[in-house]
Amino acid sequence: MVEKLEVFWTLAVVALLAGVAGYSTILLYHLDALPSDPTEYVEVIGHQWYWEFCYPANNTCFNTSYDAANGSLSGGYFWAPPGAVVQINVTSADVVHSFNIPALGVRIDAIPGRMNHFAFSVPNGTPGTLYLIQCTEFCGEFHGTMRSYLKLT
Ligand SMILES: [Cu+2]
Repeated sequence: MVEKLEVFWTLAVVALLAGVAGYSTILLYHLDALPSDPTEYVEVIGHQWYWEFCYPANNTCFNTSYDAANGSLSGGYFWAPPGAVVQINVTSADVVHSFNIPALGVRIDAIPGRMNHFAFSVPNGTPGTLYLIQCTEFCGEFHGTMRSYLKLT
């Protein structure tokens, strides 16, 4: 009787772990999936110490610099319409950076010589709403000022 119980519990645990492993593998695969038709397609390039954004559909690239002394941004915002599905391709021109929009759960490394892909949904907020962008990989002297904003348009 005791042996049968042992076999049952062992098989129950094996079945449970196999289920968790299978589900996690499928979920991980889908997390990396990119949308087939994103609303915006943006290339993000990290530099010491600013972000460059390129919109291939608009044939435009611009740098955004953050002035920590007065908290102002120059060069333009990373923009997207409310509710958009945005695909970003992220790389770096010099050292390793990390592109992070904390409020939207976006975080992806910017690595020289490598293109990382990520897609996220922009909230249905009021046009003009700003979301902080901050480099989250220590990248040198002015890492702390490597900021920008995502602006709803
Ligand atoms: Cu950085």
